[in-house]
Amino acid sequence: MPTTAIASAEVIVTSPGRNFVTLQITTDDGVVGLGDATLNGRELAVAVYLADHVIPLLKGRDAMDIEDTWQYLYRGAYWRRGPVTMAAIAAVDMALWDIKAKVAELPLYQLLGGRSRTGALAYAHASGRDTEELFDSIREHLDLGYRAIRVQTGVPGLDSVYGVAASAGDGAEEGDRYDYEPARRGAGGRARPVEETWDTRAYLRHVPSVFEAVRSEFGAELPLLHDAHHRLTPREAAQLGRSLEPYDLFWLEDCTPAEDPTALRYVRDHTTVPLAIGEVFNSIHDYQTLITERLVDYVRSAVTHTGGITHLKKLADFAAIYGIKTGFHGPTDVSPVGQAAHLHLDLALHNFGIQEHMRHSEATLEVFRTSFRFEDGRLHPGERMGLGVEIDRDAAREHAYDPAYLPVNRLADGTVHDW
Ligand code: EZ4
Ligand code: CO
Repeated sequence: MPTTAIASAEVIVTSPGRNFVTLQITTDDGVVGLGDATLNGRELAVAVYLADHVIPLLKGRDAMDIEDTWQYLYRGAYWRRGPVTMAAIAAVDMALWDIKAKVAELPLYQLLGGRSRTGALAYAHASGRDTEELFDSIREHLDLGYRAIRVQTGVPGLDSVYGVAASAGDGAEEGDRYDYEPARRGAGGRARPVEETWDTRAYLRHVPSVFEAVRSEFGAELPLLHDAHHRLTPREAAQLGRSLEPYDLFWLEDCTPAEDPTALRYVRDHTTVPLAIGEVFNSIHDYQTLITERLVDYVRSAVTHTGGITHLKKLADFAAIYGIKTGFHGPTDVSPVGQAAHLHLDLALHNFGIQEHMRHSEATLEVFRTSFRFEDGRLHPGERMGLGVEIDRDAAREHAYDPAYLPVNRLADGTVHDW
């Protein structure tokens, strides 16, 4: 057996197109593991938490003891949950799974149970400020090989809406429609959240007509998804769900504010639209009512924001008992390391549902060298040992941290609303 004691751990902050926080753990024998700790808009809080409160506890521990390390960091903190703590624990957990799989000389999915399928069905984000732009975007994604599409559009009367890229493009530049990133950077200066204006009635009037148009143009077969981004009351969400029932959605995501599980009881009682929630959750406990009362159809956590592979696997197994599937959160703020962890789980879990896929920029992929691939609408983690991601430290150093914030939403009278 190699010596698997943890020799060192380092936090790497880099901003190749957008900010990422990565934990790198090295064992006495020189085996290196990576974990994603990126919390969009609050990145440095996790970097400091790791550097000041976690790394000093890691040195000398056996990297093989993943469950014990997880419990030690979770219960040992005393303070429960929270996105900063859980992202820090997630990064340690991912790095230790990466190391364990490298020591075993296997791609990680083999340690998670092996292959349950040939690849993970992926959905992409199509968007347009109007129907014409939206149709172009859907066609471009179909040409790229996607077989499931999230549809977001502008709303007449509103300047900008969540999920709609500011401009069109070919996918190579930041801010184009393949690389939609809501967090705005300060370009080295003082970043401030962009303020958007929201009108629920205008949105509820418009969205069904968009899905009507998309179904008549692209047919009944294509799986379509939609994200309401926590903006509706239970009654409004029920209205939206009902109005979308004729268009056979794959899911309606985050229809109500996620911290109130009882809201979904009302929604469930009034519509049969499939429901997905959880990208802002950080613990299996956030799902307890939702799963046991069968209030959702898909769990949406990201490995980075929900305590890593160990915790996400438990969540998936808990959901499986109730026939609920996974749909892990895969925006560009989940780094290629986090996305690789999703893909290993997606391949292995019996109750995999779908995987969100936002393509990382070329600049990001020059820093993070991945082995995962997209083929025929599906993602595959690849056969490299461990997670299959390497970080180019020299390239990472070329991109200094650049403060960025997610937008803030206000109603016409100035009241802050959910974004
Ligand atoms: O707004 O990842 O489904 N995807 C989403 C994302 C989130 C961002 C927040 O950092 O809702 O676009
Ligand atoms: Co979402």
